[in-house]
Amino acid sequence: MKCKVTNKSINPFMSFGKMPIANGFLDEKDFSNEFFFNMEVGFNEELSLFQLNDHPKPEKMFNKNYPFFTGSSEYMKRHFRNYAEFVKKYLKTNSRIIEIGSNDGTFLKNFDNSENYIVGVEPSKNVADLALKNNIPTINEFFNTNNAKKLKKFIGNTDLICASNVICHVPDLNNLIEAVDLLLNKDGIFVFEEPYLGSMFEKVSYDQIYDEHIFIFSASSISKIFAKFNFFLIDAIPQITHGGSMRYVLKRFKNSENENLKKILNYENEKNLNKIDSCLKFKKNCELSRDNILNKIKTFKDKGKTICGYAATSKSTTILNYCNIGTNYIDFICDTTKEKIGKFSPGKHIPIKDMNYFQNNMSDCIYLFAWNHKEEIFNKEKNFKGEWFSHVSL
Ligand code: DWN
Repeated sequence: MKCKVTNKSINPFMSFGKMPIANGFLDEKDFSNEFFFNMEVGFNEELSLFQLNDHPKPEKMFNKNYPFFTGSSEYMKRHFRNYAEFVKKYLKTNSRIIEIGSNDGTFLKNFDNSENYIVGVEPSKNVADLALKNNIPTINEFFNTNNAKKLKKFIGNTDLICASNVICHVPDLNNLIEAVDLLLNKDGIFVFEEPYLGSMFEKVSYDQIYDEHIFIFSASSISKIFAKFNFFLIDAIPQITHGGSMRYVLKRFKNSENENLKKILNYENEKNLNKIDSCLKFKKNCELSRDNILNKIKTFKDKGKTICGYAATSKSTTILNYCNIGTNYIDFICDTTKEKIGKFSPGKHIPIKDMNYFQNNMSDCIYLFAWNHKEEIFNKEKNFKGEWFSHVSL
């Protein structure tokens, strides 16, 4: 499927090759039917937008078996508590709050439902069911204009619409913004956080690119996309989550120039984030990063060391498939998510094991795939005396 944001098609500048569904952890019996797509990326200079050229249907990724739960990280739970405090300054009494892609309700849990009217919209049934079990009002649907119309009949206009790591997953951004426009009060606020293009280029964290992440945004791209719908970017606040994210605040009018936002837009100009040149440099850096990590792994193997992976992240699917790393190098990947354990990694079919297995089968070296959670993980694994490594600096 092509992503809709303008009617023009983009020229891909890089291919990562054949990629499976990043969260499509599978059983051995399904190896022969595995789905792959050609993962190419391009840059829309008109909107300063970094994007996938093509992507699988959303239903292939977000369904009754989606294996990611926001609450799997203690750090992220704390982050969402702080994020909720941040948005509370925009609320009145009895505000209506909608979260797009509310996952297991980790964010909405921080609002008092007796003071505010809260509702989550989550397309993956198993995840939505968990939120409902935790008493978070949740509608199991994709967020789009059809469902927004139904929601509007039910709750009326909304004061605040929030999202985290979700807007970059939505291929039809035009429809998403129309749905926000339909639901939001005249003076309502739309706030969301997403992985940041500037951080991805700086860290060469190309593992942020996979089927679910159709767009990697910058403040420039968000400002240009939303301006088409008469929304203004009024603030942009850098976040350290997911290896470098940006929180965007949008409104239908702006009162004054925001200094913080000006600085970020200047930074993006200086770094050429609005130009294809920065993408071409990134492409070279990705190729270099792939060669370096393969050399590192081969050196470990030549010395007779055993290697396991830590955390079967969505991101790891890009690394393993792009670099062609399989069980010839990595014996297993350990993870805390019960839905992944006992299955195999997408594309390269590395076994996923639980944390007991990890403790009882200590490897000499660990590839940290959840490098974005390194503090939390290093804290838990203080007893490990071998070598941690990753494709980004740890
Ligand atoms: O946007 C997205 C982000 C927010 O979350 C999604 N498209 C899917 C997901 O991406 P990810 O899988 O790369 O997310 P994380 O948070 O980097 O990794 C989560 C995985 O790591 C889970 O499988 C759990 C695992 N994990 C673990 O095994 N031990 C995580 C932590 C913190 C741990 O201590």
